[in-house]
Amino acid sequence: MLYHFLYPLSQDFSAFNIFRYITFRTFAAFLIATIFSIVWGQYFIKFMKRKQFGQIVRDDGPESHLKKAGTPTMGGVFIIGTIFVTMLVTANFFSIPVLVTLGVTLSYFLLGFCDDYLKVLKKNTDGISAKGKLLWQFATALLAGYFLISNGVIDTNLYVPFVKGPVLDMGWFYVLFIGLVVVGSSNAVNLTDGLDGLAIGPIVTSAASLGIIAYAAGHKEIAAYLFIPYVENIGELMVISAAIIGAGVGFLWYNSYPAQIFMGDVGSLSLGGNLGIIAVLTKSEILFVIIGGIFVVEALSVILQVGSYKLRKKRIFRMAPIHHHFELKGWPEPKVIVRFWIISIFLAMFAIATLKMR
Ligand code: 57M
Repeated sequence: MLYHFLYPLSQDFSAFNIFRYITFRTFAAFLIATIFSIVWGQYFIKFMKRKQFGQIVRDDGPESHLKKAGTPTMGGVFIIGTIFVTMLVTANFFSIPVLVTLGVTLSYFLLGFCDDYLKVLKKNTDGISAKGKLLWQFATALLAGYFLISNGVIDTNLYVPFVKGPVLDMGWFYVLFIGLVVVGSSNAVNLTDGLDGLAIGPIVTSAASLGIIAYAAGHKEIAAYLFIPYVENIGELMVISAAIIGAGVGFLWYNSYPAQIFMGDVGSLSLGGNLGIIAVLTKSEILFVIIGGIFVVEALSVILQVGSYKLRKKRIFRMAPIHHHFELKGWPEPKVIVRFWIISIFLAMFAIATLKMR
């Protein structure tokens, strides 16, 4: 809104020209989101505590988790709330990529909210069925994919790291591919969200990398220089990325070990979906496998564990997702978390470096 109200004033006062710049609005988004989430977070936690809306902890997990029972959850409400408030101030709503990203995020937010509402508020341990969740997630992602392609916002070419230009035109199969990327990302982030700060760390590093890629892809000269596909208006996604980073840092203020709040499905499903659709819009789905390597490994550990148990009646890990494996090996929780963060920072840096290696 700030952009829409203040930028037109630049005709009379040239100083307002600054609102035109994505870089200025990116810094503004980061500052607003960080301060807003830290301030709002404490009231949200107090509210959830007063209402006794706490986490129910399963008793078949690592023993150290039993003491976490009753920790307020659904912190995703203040993360996504912060992102939307920040966007109201700093975003350019004429950008279709911005609208689609916010639309997908909102849809997954509603799904996660209903699931948490049933589990936490109504004390129904199952929440929404796995089938129900997948149906909603795929419907949203496929609709977004169809909209983007039929309106020519993105093409149907597949790009991979280290290669100049597209490697394959997937035609309408690309819509299905978009579905897999967005739904996969949402669920992988959800699986990762099992230790204090474990998910939000890689969410922040992923948002930072994708934000930089969005800026480059939305800038004709930089995109041509790096041999990455130019997508009109995509640079605006850097502003959303900054809001995610700010809101994430603010959430981490309270979610860092020992956590005062968890993000809940309302946070993990929506932030995962959000990163997935940004990866699609920036045409960096395969690069996102590197950027979000922690999420990929967490999801793979579950697939391998379940597959191995079904086929051989043997487990590969002491417990999946893999963060539980390290916990059961005796690593203290903060050590697992910080080591995973270190890996995610490394992966984010590496992914950015590959932009020049084409
Ligand atoms: C979410 N959620 C946490 C919190 C968070 C197929 C199977 C592998 C699925 C998987 C699963 O259910 N994953 C989804 C994991 C839960 O956290 C809540 O859920 C939200 C995210 N959706 O925001 O609201 C617990 O995680 C801990 N936590 C923290 N700090 C945080 O900041 O400590 C979360 C956030 C919280 C808290 O203890 O209660 C969860 O783990 O439930 N299932 C599993 O992960 C289970 N694995 C398993 O059964 N493995 C099997 C097979 C199926 C692969 C095996 O290895 O043989 C484990 N989870 C638990 N107990 N709790 C193991 C058993």
